[in-house]
Amino acid sequence: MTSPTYPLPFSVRRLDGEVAFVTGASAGIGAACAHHLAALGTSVVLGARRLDRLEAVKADIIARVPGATVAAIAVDVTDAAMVDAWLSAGEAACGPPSILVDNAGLALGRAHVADLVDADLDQMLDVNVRAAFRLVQRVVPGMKARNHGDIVLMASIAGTEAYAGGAVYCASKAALQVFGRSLRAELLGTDVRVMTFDPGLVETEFSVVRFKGDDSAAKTPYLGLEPLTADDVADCVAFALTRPRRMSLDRMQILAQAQLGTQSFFRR
Ligand code: 8X3
Repeated sequence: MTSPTYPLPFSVRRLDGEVAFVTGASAGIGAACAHHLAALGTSVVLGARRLDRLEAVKADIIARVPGATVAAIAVDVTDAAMVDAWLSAGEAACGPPSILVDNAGLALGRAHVADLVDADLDQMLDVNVRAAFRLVQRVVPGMKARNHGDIVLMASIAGTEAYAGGAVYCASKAALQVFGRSLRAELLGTDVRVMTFDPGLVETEFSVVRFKGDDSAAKTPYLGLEPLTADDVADCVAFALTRPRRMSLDRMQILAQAQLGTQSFFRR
C-alpha cells in the first residue's frame, strides 16, 4: 500500500521583501528576532541605545546570513524626536516598515509599591508603555495606507499574572496587552496583524537589568530550572509571522516547561 502524500504539518513561508524594525535589538529577544527575520529574507532595521552593540549584532547577522540587509541605527525609544529620526533613517536604508517588533522594555527592581523609587517607576512606564505606544502610533498609518503589516508586541506573562514586587512592570505589560487588543479591533478588516507575545522566564540581560547589575541576584529566578532562551521566543515570533496572512496568532504565552505562571515553579 502506498502512503498518501500529506502536506507538511506546517509551512515556513519566507519573508523576502518585508522590512522589520526591531527595538531592543542590541541583545536578548530583540537580537534573536532580528537574526530569525534576516534568515527568512527580511531586511532588518536594528534599534537600541548602544550603537556598538547594534553594530556587533549586525556583523553577526551578516556573518550568518550572507547578503542580509541590516541597518544598525541608535535610538532611545523614550525620545520621540530620536524615534522619528530612527524611523526615517531606517526607511531610507531599507524601506518602510512592514513588520514592527516592539520589544524594548525593562523591569527595574523588586520593590513593593510602598518602597518604589520614582526614577524606576518613571523609567518602566516611559519605556514599556509610553514609548511602545508612540512607536506603534508612528508606524500604523503607513501600514494601514499600504494595507500590509505585522505589529509584534513583546508583553509578558507578568501582564497576565501579577506578583508582589512587580506592580509597575506587571501593570506596564498588562497595558501593552490591552493596547494590542484595542489596536487589533481598530485594524479589523485590514491586512495589518497585531500579535502579542507573553514570555515567561527567559534568561537574558533582562534579569541583570532588573537586579541593577547584581549578577548573582540576577541568576536567582533561573535557579534549579531550565529557562527559555531568547531564540525560543524568536522561534515563536517567526512562526507567527510566517503563518498565512488569513491567520493571526493574536496572543501567545510562552513558558518554561518548569514554570506554571509567575509564581509556581518546579525547581530541582
Ligand atoms: C519577564 C517575566 O515573570 O520575570 O517578563 O516577570 S517575569
